[in-house]
Amino acid sequence: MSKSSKRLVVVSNRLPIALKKQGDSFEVHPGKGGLVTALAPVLRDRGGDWIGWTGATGDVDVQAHLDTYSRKAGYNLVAVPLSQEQVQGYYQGFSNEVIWPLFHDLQTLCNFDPAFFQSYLEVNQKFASAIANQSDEDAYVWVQDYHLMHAAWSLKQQNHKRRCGFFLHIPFPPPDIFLKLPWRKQIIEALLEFDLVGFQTVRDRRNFVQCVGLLRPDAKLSGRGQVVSVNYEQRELRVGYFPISIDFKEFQDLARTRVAADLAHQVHAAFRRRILILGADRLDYSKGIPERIQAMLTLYSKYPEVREKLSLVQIVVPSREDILGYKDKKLKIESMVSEVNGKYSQPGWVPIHYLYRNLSREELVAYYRVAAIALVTPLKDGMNLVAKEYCACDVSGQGVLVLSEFAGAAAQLQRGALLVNPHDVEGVADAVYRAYVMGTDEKQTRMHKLKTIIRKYDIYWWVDSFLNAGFGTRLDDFRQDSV
Ligand code: GDG
Repeated sequence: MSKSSKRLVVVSNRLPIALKKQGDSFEVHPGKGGLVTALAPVLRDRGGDWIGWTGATGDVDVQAHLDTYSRKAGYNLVAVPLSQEQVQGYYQGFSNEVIWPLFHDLQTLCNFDPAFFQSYLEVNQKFASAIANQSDEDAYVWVQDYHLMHAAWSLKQQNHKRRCGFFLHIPFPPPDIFLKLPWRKQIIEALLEFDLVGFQTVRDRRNFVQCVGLLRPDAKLSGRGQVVSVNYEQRELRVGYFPISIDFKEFQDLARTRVAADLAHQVHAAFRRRILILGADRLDYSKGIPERIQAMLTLYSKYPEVREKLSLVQIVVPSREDILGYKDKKLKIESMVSEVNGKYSQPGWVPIHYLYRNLSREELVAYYRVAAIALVTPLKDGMNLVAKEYCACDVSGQGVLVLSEFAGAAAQLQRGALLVNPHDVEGVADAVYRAYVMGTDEKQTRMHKLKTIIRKYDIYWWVDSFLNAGFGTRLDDFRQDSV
């Protein structure tokens, strides 16, 4: 296979780093997560760039710190500086108060302020300038997520030609919801400027194709399978679905380390060896946490025999704390947890253990390892990596995954998981009870199915299949040791 000499430029709202203020200066810490794990070696081996915002605002110039970090990392980190107003308009406003709720089918939570859209356009132009400065026409530009849907369109406006792929990490809504967006036409036109648009599931792709059909009736769809073509005005756009995943082996190995085993042992002992159900989510209304707690209330009332035997450990990771509505959600969750605990706690047993903080990766893996049941019940989710991480970390081979049918992961994991409608609190309670009484053979068979699919379609498969569809190149083409 011939090696590609082309540069890969990854573009995302946030750079894959965390900045920590140290007196007058900053420290740069590496970011975590599957995307950076999978892409960092590709960028390092072939020489590449990652363009994004650092999270800092105002006049803070961190590029010198990023350059030092880049020399160690082996690829360039390029900061797109944003002002406080841009963060409010483009990020908190358009991204998090328009697109995020709308694309998660929660249109009543949207704030369609026209100033947000203007700010979003301005910032996308800024990102496009950074892409143009950093790359030449031969580069492959891979844009991530809903903050930057206008990146290719903005490049065109600035008369720059680049091969651009785009991946949407969140769901794409059906037409009756998407059409509520005041800037629906502009968003569709902008997405059509990419060479490849990737979604998490076939359902998201179908929704997008239907919206294109309504807003650009001249566009023609052809082909079948994972990647299809949309042709219009002598242009061809490829549209595919690429379910994102995790580094399965990394999680599996981590769960088997002595540190994880010891931590898991401590957790198990602290909970007096009771059966644990795990929920782990960012604080977000899309994750269905209140509905899940309601389902637990139903479980304890409908199945009294599980009292004092089963406990839910609900980890909530602080997120978007400065956005209106998120604080209220936190208070609601806390009052519901108190209600269940007030009603059912017994000396030495508490039904719901609530942790509002970010755990270390090792602690999280220890919880995955200890939990007999994972309760992953988002109202809507692009994919949901917690579901996949739980399976990879299951050392016993007998964990049970209870999964929302509205998580993108359900499309791949339906044969192993117990699928539920997260709005149906009785149904969720019944599924948890079913997991509790399930025989060992069934548990093992289901978990085996889950692991097989997650192992096969891991994060490397995801990167590889997107690069192949978008740029006709594969992961190995970017690696120096390939021939
Ligand atoms: C978006 C889409 C899509 C959780 N608690 C802790 C912790 N986590 C980590 C998990 C997991 C990540 O956070 C959450 O990923 P999800 O996929 O579940 O959800 P989003 O953050 O909403 O991600 C989603 C994803 O993008 C990728 O495309 O799947 O649908 O919404 O990796 O491990 N990590 C640590 N401590 C915790 O307490 N360290």
